[in-house]
Amino acid sequence: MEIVQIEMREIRLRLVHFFETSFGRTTERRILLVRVLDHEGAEGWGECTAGEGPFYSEEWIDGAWEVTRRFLAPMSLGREVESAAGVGELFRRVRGNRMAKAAIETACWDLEASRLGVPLWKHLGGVRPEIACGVSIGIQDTLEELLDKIERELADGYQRIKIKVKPGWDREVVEKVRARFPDINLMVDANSAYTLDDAPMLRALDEYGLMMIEQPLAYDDREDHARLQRQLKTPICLDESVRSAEDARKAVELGACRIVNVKLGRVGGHAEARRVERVCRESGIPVWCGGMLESGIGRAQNIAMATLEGFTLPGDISASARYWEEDIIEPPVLVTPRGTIHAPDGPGLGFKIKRERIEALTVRAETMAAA
Ligand code: OSB
Ligand code: MG
Repeated sequence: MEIVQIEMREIRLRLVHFFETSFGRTTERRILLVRVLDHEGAEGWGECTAGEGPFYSEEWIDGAWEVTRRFLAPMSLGREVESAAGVGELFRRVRGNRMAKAAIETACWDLEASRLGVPLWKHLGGVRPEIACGVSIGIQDTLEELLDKIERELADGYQRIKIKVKPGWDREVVEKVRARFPDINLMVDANSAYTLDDAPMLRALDEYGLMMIEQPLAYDDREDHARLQRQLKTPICLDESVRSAEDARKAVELGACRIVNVKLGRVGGHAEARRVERVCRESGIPVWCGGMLESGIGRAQNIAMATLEGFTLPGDISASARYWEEDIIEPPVLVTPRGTIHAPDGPGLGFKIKRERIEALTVRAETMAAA
């Protein structure tokens, strides 16, 4: 495969409801979309999952934009690679910046699957035509709002509820949620809001039968997570701290987690995500697909990834309508009454890209072509 054109655009998309984590509140997404073209005009779409600021990780949209136009696009345009699986290699000289890399890499996978006329999920080696879905519920202004939200999500069929926690919105909240919903699959995500000094509070959470505690400690830590895991009954799930298959291997060897959240952007694309899935599967560590408030394009990429064998737990992949008034793909992502999403049958991502809507939402665009 050879990419001859890369189109970058930034779109703005307003969330139906704000999303708050321990690192801040988001009301409107700024999303970098990437479209790649080969010499025959076949196209592929990818989404950069970098946030509006460098708060989840170091990456953020303006940094990703610049790194894409100045380094990643020139490094990949006009370069012949055997397949999409080799695109990541072209970027080897660039350290980090995995979300920016993943936008191009995942677009190339979509292009390749489209050219072959197969659904991306099958092309990746997916084994599961229907994936299990959970929801991630941000920090709310009041406990009542949180409880109401959980009730609505359960009524919609979602199989697992994740609530965001931070100091001051943790133990009591979990206690009340558990009291109201004694039997649900419940978990919490701290986005690195705690330190080992908080071990007593985190240990107290053992009482509530949580499926897991996601990323309680520092975003780049594995050692302290291993210490903490030894003190907890509840499994720790790593998100931020696993950026590669090597990170996953070390985390598992250290005993830093018993579950791993895989995000395409965080690990740099499908090729690395498959390697993370494999390392975990071979060590008996279940994985699930995380979310980054993606538009339909990133969501479709996530659906494809979540069909891989090791993705045995419900992911943060939910219906378009939970995020957007109107998505940029058609049909929107829909969730069945039993809390699942069907992987599409069509080639590539398997959704129609709403070009006109994307055009209308675009605030800047840049096209780069092979020399
Ligand atoms: O830690 O999983 C996270 C959103 C933005 C940044 C980090 C995270 C999240 C989510 C949202 O939890 C998941 C979703 O897309 O619904
Ligand atoms: Mg997380």
